[in-house]
Amino acid sequence: KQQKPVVLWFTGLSGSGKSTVANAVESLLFAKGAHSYLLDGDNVRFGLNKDLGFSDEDRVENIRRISEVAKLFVDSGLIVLTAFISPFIADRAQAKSLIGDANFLEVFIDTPIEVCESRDPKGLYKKARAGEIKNFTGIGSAYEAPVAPDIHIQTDTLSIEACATAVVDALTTKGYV
Ligand code: GGZ
Repeated sequence: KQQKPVVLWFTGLSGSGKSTVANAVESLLFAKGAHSYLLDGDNVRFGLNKDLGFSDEDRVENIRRISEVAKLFVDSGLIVLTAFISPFIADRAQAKSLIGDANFLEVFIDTPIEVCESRDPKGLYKKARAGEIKNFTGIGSAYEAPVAPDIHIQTDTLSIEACATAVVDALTTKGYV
Protein backbone atom coordinates (compact mmCIF):
# COMPACT_ATOMS: atom_id res chain seq x y z
CA LYS A 1 0.00 0.00 0.00
CA GLN A 2 1.19 3.48 -0.88
CA GLN A 3 1.36 6.09 1.85
CA LYS A 4 3.14 9.42 2.09
CA PRO A 5 4.46 10.35 5.54
CA VAL A 6 2.62 13.22 7.20
CA VAL A 7 1.91 14.67 10.62
CA LEU A 8 -1.77 15.18 11.39
CA TRP A 9 -1.51 17.88 14.03
CA PHE A 10 -4.79 17.83 15.96
CA THR A 11 -5.63 20.92 18.00
CA GLY A 12 -8.67 21.71 20.12
CA LEU A 13 -9.91 22.24 23.65
CA SER A 14 -9.83 19.68 26.45
CA GLY A 15 -12.79 17.36 25.85
CA SER A 16 -13.12 18.43 22.21
CA GLY A 17 -12.56 14.87 20.99
CA LYS A 18 -8.98 15.03 19.67
CA SER A 19 -7.89 11.66 21.04
CA THR A 20 -11.20 9.98 20.26
CA VAL A 21 -11.20 11.11 16.63
CA ALA A 22 -7.46 10.41 16.25
CA ASN A 23 -7.99 6.84 17.50
CA ALA A 24 -10.84 6.37 15.03
CA VAL A 25 -8.66 7.74 12.21
CA GLU A 26 -5.95 5.22 13.14
CA SER A 27 -8.45 2.36 12.87
CA LEU A 28 -9.48 3.50 9.38
CA LEU A 29 -5.84 3.89 8.31
CA PHE A 30 -4.97 0.44 9.66
CA ALA A 31 -7.85 -1.04 7.67
CA LYS A 32 -6.38 0.58 4.54
CA GLY A 33 -2.98 -0.96 5.29
CA ALA A 34 -1.40 2.38 6.18
CA HIS A 35 1.05 2.56 9.10
CA SER A 36 0.51 5.22 11.73
CA TYR A 37 1.57 6.28 15.22
CA LEU A 38 -0.41 8.34 17.72
CA LEU A 39 1.27 10.71 20.16
CA ASP A 40 -1.06 11.83 22.94
CA GLY A 41 -1.08 12.76 26.60
CA ASP A 42 -1.09 9.12 27.67
CA ASN A 43 2.19 8.25 26.01
CA VAL A 44 3.95 11.63 26.17
CA ARG A 45 2.85 13.62 29.24
CA PHE A 46 3.35 10.55 31.49
CA GLY A 47 6.78 9.78 30.01
CA LEU A 48 9.04 12.09 28.03
CA ASN A 49 7.23 15.20 29.29
CA LYS A 50 6.38 14.19 32.85
CA ASP A 51 8.45 17.09 34.16
CA LEU A 52 6.09 19.60 32.49
CA GLY A 53 2.91 21.19 33.81
CA PHE A 54 0.46 23.67 32.32
CA SER A 55 2.10 27.08 32.63
CA ASP A 56 2.47 28.86 29.27
CA GLU A 57 6.18 28.11 29.40
CA ASP A 58 5.65 24.39 30.02
CA ARG A 59 3.03 24.12 27.27
CA VAL A 60 5.47 25.72 24.82
CA GLU A 61 8.15 23.17 25.80
CA ASN A 62 5.59 20.34 25.66
CA ILE A 63 4.72 21.22 22.06
CA ARG A 64 8.37 21.78 21.11
CA ARG A 65 9.39 18.28 22.25
CA ILE A 66 6.32 16.71 20.64
CA SER A 67 7.22 18.45 17.35
CA GLU A 68 10.73 17.01 17.48
CA VAL A 69 9.41 13.50 18.19
CA ALA A 70 6.78 13.80 15.45
CA LYS A 71 9.54 14.81 13.04
CA LEU A 72 11.51 11.66 13.90
CA PHE A 73 8.48 9.44 13.33
CA VAL A 74 7.60 11.16 10.06
CA ASP A 75 11.20 10.72 8.91
CA SER A 76 10.66 6.98 9.49
CA GLY A 77 7.82 7.05 6.94
CA LEU A 78 4.81 6.94 9.24
CA ILE A 79 1.55 8.84 9.32
CA VAL A 80 1.86 10.56 12.70
CA LEU A 81 -1.14 11.80 14.65
CA THR A 82 -0.55 14.23 17.53
CA ALA A 83 -3.44 14.92 19.91
CA PHE A 84 -2.58 17.82 22.22
CA ILE A 85 -4.45 21.03 22.92
CA SER A 86 -1.50 22.97 21.47
CA PRO A 87 -3.26 26.23 22.32
CA PHE A 88 -0.85 28.75 20.81
CA ILE A 89 -0.74 29.66 17.11
CA ALA A 90 2.99 30.45 17.27
CA ASP A 91 3.87 26.97 18.58
CA ARG A 92 1.82 25.21 15.92
CA ALA A 93 3.51 27.39 13.28
CA GLN A 94 6.87 26.44 14.76
CA ALA A 95 5.96 22.73 14.60
CA LYS A 96 4.95 23.15 10.96
CA SER A 97 8.18 24.88 10.06
CA LEU A 98 10.26 22.21 11.86
CA ILE A 99 8.44 19.29 10.22
CA GLY A 100 8.05 20.96 6.83
CA ASP A 101 4.97 22.29 5.03
CA ALA A 102 4.69 19.27 2.74
CA ASN A 103 4.45 16.85 5.66
CA PHE A 104 2.19 18.77 8.03
CA LEU A 105 -1.59 19.11 8.21
CA GLU A 106 -3.31 21.07 10.95
CA VAL A 107 -6.55 19.38 12.03
CA PHE A 108 -8.87 21.65 13.99
CA ILE A 109 -11.18 19.67 16.27
CA ASP A 110 -13.66 22.48 16.58
CA THR A 111 -15.98 21.83 19.49
CA PRO A 112 -17.56 24.80 21.28
CA ILE A 113 -16.42 25.18 24.88
CA GLU A 114 -20.04 24.80 26.05
CA VAL A 115 -20.11 21.34 24.47
CA CYS A 116 -16.71 20.37 25.93
CA GLU A 117 -17.87 21.61 29.30
CA SER A 118 -21.12 19.66 29.15
CA ARG A 119 -19.18 16.49 28.26
CA ASP A 120 -16.57 17.13 30.99
CA PRO A 121 -15.44 13.47 30.99
CA LYS A 122 -12.83 13.99 33.73
CA GLY A 123 -14.65 16.68 35.73
CA LEU A 124 -11.86 19.15 34.92
CA TYR A 125 -14.10 22.01 33.73
CA LYS A 126 -16.04 21.75 36.98
CA LYS A 127 -12.79 21.97 38.94
CA ALA A 128 -11.59 24.89 36.80
CA ARG A 129 -14.86 26.80 37.36
CA ALA A 130 -14.49 26.15 41.08
CA GLY A 131 -11.01 27.64 40.97
CA GLU A 132 -9.33 24.33 41.78
CA ILE A 133 -7.41 24.26 38.49
CA LYS A 134 -5.98 27.58 37.46
CA ASN A 135 -4.67 28.01 33.92
CA PHE A 136 -7.27 25.62 32.53
CA THR A 137 -7.50 26.09 28.76
CA GLY A 138 -10.54 28.13 27.74
CA ILE A 139 -11.11 29.37 31.30
CA GLY A 140 -7.90 30.67 32.90
CA SER A 141 -5.62 30.13 29.90
CA ALA A 142 -6.00 31.08 26.25
CA TYR A 143 -6.93 28.85 23.33
CA GLU A 144 -5.97 30.39 19.98
CA ALA A 145 -8.10 28.67 17.33
CA PRO A 146 -6.56 28.00 13.90
CA VAL A 147 -7.32 30.68 11.35
CA ALA A 148 -6.96 28.45 8.28
CA PRO A 149 -6.75 24.78 9.33
CA ASP A 150 -6.01 22.19 6.64
CA ILE A 151 -8.83 20.02 7.98
CA HIS A 152 -11.76 21.43 9.97
CA ILE A 153 -13.91 19.02 11.97
CA GLN A 154 -17.03 20.01 13.89
CA THR A 155 -17.65 17.21 16.36
CA ASP A 156 -20.96 18.52 17.67
CA THR A 157 -22.73 17.89 14.36
CA LEU A 158 -21.04 14.62 13.28
CA SER A 159 -20.58 11.14 14.74
CA ILE A 160 -17.06 10.03 15.71
CA GLU A 161 -17.06 7.72 12.70
CA ALA A 162 -18.07 10.57 10.37
CA CYS A 163 -15.37 12.83 11.83
CA ALA A 164 -12.73 10.15 11.27
CA THR A 165 -13.95 9.48 7.74
CA ALA A 166 -13.74 13.20 6.93
CA VAL A 167 -10.10 13.25 8.06
CA VAL A 168 -9.19 10.18 5.99
CA ASP A 169 -11.10 11.54 2.97
CA ALA A 170 -9.02 14.73 3.23
CA LEU A 171 -5.82 12.63 3.37
CA THR A 172 -6.94 10.78 0.26
CA THR A 173 -7.81 14.00 -1.59
CA LYS A 174 -4.41 15.44 -0.70
CA GLY A 175 -2.68 12.28 -1.91
CA TYR A 176 -1.23 10.96 1.37
CA VAL A 177 -3.07 7.62 1.33
C1 GGZ B 1 -5.66 22.19 30.07
C2 GGZ B 1 -5.27 20.35 31.43
C3 GGZ B 1 -4.88 21.21 32.46
C4 GGZ B 1 -4.91 22.61 32.24
C5 GGZ B 1 -4.70 19.17 33.18
N1 GGZ B 1 -5.31 23.05 31.01
O1 GGZ B 1 -9.09 16.46 28.76
P1 GGZ B 1 -7.74 15.98 29.05
O2 GGZ B 1 -7.24 16.50 30.47
O3 GGZ B 1 -7.39 14.55 28.90
O4 GGZ B 1 -6.80 16.86 28.19
C6 GGZ B 1 -6.17 17.89 28.93
C7 GGZ B 1 -4.70 17.61 28.95
C8 GGZ B 1 -4.00 18.69 28.12
O5 GGZ B 1 -2.66 18.34 27.90
P2 GGZ B 1 -1.93 18.80 26.55
O6 GGZ B 1 -0.56 18.25 26.59
O7 GGZ B 1 -2.77 18.43 25.39
O8 GGZ B 1 -1.94 20.39 26.72
S1 GGZ B 1 -1.04 21.49 25.97
O9 GGZ B 1 -1.04 21.16 24.53
O10 GGZ B 1 -1.71 22.78 26.25
O11 GGZ B 1 0.31 21.43 26.54
C9 GGZ B 1 -6.64 17.77 30.38
C10 GGZ B 1 -5.38 17.82 31.20
O12 GGZ B 1 -4.27 17.64 30.30
N2 GGZ B 1 -5.16 19.09 31.89
N3 GGZ B 1 -4.54 20.46 33.55
N4 GGZ B 1 -4.56 23.48 33.18
N5 GGZ B 1 -5.67 20.84 30.23
